[in-house]
Amino acid sequence: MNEAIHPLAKKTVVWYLAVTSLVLILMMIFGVIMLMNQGEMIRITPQWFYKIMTAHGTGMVGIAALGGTAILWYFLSKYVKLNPAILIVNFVLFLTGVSMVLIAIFVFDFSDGWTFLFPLPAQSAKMYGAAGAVFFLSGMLVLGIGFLILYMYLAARLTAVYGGLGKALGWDIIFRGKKGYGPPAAVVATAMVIITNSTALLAGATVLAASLVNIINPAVTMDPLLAKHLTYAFGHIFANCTIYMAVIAVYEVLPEYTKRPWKANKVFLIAWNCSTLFTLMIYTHHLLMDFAVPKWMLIIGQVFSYANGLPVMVVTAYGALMIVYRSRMQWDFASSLFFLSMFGWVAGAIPAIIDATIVVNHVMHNTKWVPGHFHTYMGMGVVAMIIGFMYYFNKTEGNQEHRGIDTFTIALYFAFFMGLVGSFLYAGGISAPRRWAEHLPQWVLSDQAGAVSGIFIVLAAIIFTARFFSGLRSVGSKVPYPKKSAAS
Ligand code: HEM
Ligand SMILES: [Cu+2]
Repeated sequence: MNEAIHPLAKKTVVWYLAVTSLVLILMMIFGVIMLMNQGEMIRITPQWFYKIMTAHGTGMVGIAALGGTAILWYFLSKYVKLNPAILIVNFVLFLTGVSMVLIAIFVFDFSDGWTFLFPLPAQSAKMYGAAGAVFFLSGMLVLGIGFLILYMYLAARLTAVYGGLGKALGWDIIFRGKKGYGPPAAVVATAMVIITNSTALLAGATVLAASLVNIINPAVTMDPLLAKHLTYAFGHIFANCTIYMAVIAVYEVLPEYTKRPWKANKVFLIAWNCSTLFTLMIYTHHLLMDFAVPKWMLIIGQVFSYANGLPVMVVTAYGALMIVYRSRMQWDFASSLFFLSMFGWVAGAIPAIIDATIVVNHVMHNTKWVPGHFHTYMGMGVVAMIIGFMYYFNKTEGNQEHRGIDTFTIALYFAFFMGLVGSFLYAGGISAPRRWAEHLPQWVLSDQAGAVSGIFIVLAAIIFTARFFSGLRSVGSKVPYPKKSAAS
């Protein structure tokens, strides 16, 4: 039982997880609907397809961030005293922002995709009225402000406790030759996410505000290429950071299971510092097709995309293997999912590295190869970590136990998720474009295979969620030990 976390924060974490799991199911159903339409199993209008695609993209990235935040807060509380009010504020702003986004999509027909690439919102505002675009852009702004408040607060806390973000990232050890280990892995990861995601959110807020001004007064315009830079600096980093938050669960839970500590040694710290820097630089791989972007920028985008995820991924996957090796640890729901999530993460990075190669990118970037990549690392990486954490939470805070059905559900989820991403990657291989409501006959079979896989994934998600909610009943029934004082 985590006694250092404030009881109110613990309750809020439950709310975060509950919303995450329910929205996950709904968004997965949206995913299946899209595939069934592309696979000609059902027929929806293109306009509905794009509305659903916008909701699916925004919703999935949103809940991955929400679930990741729950993980971050829960474990960071062990080392740094945190005020639950901030977690609640972020939650309220999240729900407000999401409601505005849903109103934009389902009441005012906004369907420009979660990346709201300028000047699409301005154009759709002309076609369907400004309300949709205004609701969507302001909803995203509200959501972003919630996260920005959270990160500013965390930055202040880490500074108070560790003497700055640099120290939290272990600069003392890397640069000043200090001996020993750095701060706990949860602190290192948090510092990284604060730096990268605040940058992302500021870029996002700038382009959102500019887009809104442009819709209200079209005389004020913005350079579309600059807008694209800001948009992808936001979208790429924000989506990336979901895994850097969720991975904290791996650092905390595997050591607990194996009774071997996960120490932040020098290699680990250097890896996290490299990823901090690279994550900020590589969004330009989204602009490889824009000839007006200076060549040197694209080369940076390419070279560092190769390098970006690798340091942290390698130290984490290798660390996970080493910590588990011959440890006789107990394999249950949480430990298996965290272990499998390493596989999802590594497997998901491979197609991305291929796609980040400029020559390949010209051919592949707008194909389903790309959804194939990010569904692998998000579905089998981030989401697997979040679901693993849900179980761990109930086990640690309550008395949930591993059952046969859990083994079955994990197998179901991973087997069919492989089917889904396999169908995406294959479709990419035969040049099926991404984001097309309707597909040519030669692509339809892969869509159908994906749709069938998706149905079983939804089934698995429903069982996971039912298990989570039933396990919650035991939470709080544990008698806490005499109160120990938390770290300052
Ligand atoms: C049952 C599981 C899922 C199914 C069936 C599914 C299906 C789809 C489909 C069909 C698309 C559009 C592909 C196209 O461009 O033609 C898509 C896009 C997307 N999905 Fe999923 N998905 C699933 C799970 C997830 C998960 C777990 C995440 C992330 C946590 C996710 C995030 C996204 C994002 C960000 C997009 C991009 C939307 C855009 O292009 O604007 N999906 N998904
Ligand atoms: Cu990217």
